[in-house]
Amino acid sequence: MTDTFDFNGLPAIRLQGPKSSEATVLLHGAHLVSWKPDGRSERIFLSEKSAFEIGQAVRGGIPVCFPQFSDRGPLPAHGFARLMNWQLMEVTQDKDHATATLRLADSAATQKLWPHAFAAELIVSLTENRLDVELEVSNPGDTPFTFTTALHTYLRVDEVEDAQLEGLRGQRYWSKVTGQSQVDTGTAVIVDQEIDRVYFETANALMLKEYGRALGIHSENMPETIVWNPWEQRCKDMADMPDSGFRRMLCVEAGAVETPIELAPQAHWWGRQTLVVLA
Ligand code: TA6
Repeated sequence: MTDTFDFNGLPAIRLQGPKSSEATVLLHGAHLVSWKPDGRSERIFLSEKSAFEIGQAVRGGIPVCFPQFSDRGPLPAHGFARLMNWQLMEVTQDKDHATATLRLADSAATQKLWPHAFAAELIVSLTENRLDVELEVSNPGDTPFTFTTALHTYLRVDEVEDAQLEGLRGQRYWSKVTGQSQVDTGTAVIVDQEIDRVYFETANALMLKEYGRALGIHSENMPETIVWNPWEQRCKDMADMPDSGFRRMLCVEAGAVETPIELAPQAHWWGRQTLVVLA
């Protein structure tokens, strides 16, 4: 089993994959905070002003939103999974891939917020040029429960206004900024103001293009894609973001947020987001 190391005061593991690829995952929230496919260029945004404390959300990385997405319910925003310590179950590394599995199960603390027996596992896998993040949820109890969830991925960009997100043309979305639903008619999403959209039924693979870089984004069993950038004012209002942080990030999230997933006793669900370096 891989040793943990101290990452801003929190225990973390470093996964070493093929061809110098590496990823760093905190036990707090099973939160991936870094992915360097070639060992050098960072693809994940992490705020240097983030809190790193149990009970507080990390700003950046890949927050695991569970069992509630955003403020769509009575729980703390994005649920409690990102605020809790997960258990490291297994790390496997060979010449072709590296995988870590972390687990969170119900406890007195979760039962107080959400009275259900559950087990969640986050499986992070690295292969050459590729990162897979899979969330599995099972119901070991004897009553059904429902949940919403997202992998709230903060992609790192050099300059958000120069980035283009392709693959969403013709897709219907709901905008939290305007409160309206509409169909995306642009060839690419270009972010030059606040954006907070839930795109429905996004079966296409997406591509995030920047000067000299391109990233493929794909999800399975997570029908919604959420695209978020707080832009200048909201970013300034966030204590855990540097003022210009919004320029270096774009959240492209895989979610199951519109129709809550219902898990019968002994049932099991999984959803996955895959990132692939194309250039
Ligand atoms: O996924 C988009 C979103 O729900 C936005 O509405 C925005 O608030 C963001 O997540 C960040 O949420 P947080 O609770 O981490 O500040």
